[in-house]
Amino acid sequence: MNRKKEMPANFLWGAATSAFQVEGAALEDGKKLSQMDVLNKNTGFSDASIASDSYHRYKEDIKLMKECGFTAHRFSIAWSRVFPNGTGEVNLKGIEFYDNFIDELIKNGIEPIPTIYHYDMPMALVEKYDGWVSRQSVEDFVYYAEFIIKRYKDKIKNWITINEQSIIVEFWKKKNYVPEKYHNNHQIKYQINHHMNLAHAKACQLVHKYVENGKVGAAIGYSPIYALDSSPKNMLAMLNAENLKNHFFLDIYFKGSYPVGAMKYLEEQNLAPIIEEGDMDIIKAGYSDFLGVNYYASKCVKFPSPDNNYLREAKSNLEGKKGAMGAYEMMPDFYEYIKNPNAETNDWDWTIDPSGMEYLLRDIYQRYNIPIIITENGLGAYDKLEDDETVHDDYRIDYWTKHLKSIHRAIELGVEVFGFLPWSFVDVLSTSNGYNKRYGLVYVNRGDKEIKDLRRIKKDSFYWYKKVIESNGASILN
Ligand code: BGP
Repeated sequence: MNRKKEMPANFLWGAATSAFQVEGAALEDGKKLSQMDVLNKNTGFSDASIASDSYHRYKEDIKLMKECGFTAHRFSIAWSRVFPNGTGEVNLKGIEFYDNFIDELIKNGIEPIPTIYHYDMPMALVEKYDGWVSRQSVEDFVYYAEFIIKRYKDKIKNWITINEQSIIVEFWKKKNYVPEKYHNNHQIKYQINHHMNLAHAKACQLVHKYVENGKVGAAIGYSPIYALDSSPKNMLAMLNAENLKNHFFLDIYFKGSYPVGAMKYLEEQNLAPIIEEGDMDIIKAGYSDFLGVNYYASKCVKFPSPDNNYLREAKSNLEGKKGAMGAYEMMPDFYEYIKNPNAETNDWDWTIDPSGMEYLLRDIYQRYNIPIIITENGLGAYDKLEDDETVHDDYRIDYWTKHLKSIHRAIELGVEVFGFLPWSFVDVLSTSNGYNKRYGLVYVNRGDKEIKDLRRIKKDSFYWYKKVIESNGASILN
């Protein structure tokens, strides 16, 4: 039988954003600063104070989502808008914004998929006890999460807990406001992550408790990891990196334990988190129903050579010129990230690897056997607004076409994938490169420093995506 190729029935189509990267209004209607409002002031790029101004333009934005045919939208709730001090009194104006936003999505037939935490710890809690560094953060996160879950339990079915713990560990001083006194203490990043594991597990339990038929999972920043070549040592480095960079998070979500190899290695290096009695029971009880996967790029590793073997942290490419990558991560006697000589990259040295999507989906599914939703996938690029109000982002169309084909192939081979929410809907404030690097289906008319009129302009990829959605993928899969 020669059936037309398309995505499964009820496949969710939409896109993703996060609060501090789109909303702006950083100090409006009672909101106080989050750590992202503060950290982004020091990047040299634009900050989060106005971003894409979605706080004021959300109706216009949702209209565009509808026009494109979205059936779902991933966004995040800013903790510091709801509880400006982290805990205590709710900010009525702040929560009203999310009430209206969620109702507007539903009114337009778009399923709201919220992320409870996307990098933006309230600054008040950073000042009070160093944020996620302190175990108190777990309790305060639960206070906030419980409020949100109870408020929207009848309107929201699919919940995302925490965005990208993997990236929070890798860039621990950029994704968390960590006081300087800790800057040379690398154990802290694994401690922060352990607190987040507890917070995630407790949020999962709350969704299971309050939301009838509710489903919950984290969104992980995930890269399949390839060995440079088949030399036995490099293959071992690949296993080591898979263990510490991938299984380290997914085993927690789906097995309720840390992978033993990675944990023993961290103990040897004096980097292991302090785990209190009962913690692993909490983690086990807070099981996830699905995994959100944020996939941009695969990684490549080799075993560190004896004369170059130390703990080195990754440094992003801030210039946006190929080859300007600051540094690749290395863990002594374990692995060293390197540039993959067999794959191309974008201008910020992120590998472009569509078959990596099929690889990771099949790998994760074989290991954990859980449903997966793509919660981010996209190409950061310099986009040009033409005089006739068009943006010709054919490179992005090519990127998404190939990644969607990979997703479809994985589905053909048995993987359960239930949605595609690429990054990003409108152009957003990039976490590392301001507005120079863009991801959106919709162009936002602003420069990195120059605010301009912030008007929305549909890119070529918007029209392309509309057709993809209308045909449930058939327009590119046949
Ligand atoms: C993910 C984050 C997003 C987003 C994206 C692109 O790690 O979840 O918030 O920003 O990456 O990264 P960047 O903005 O650094 O280009």
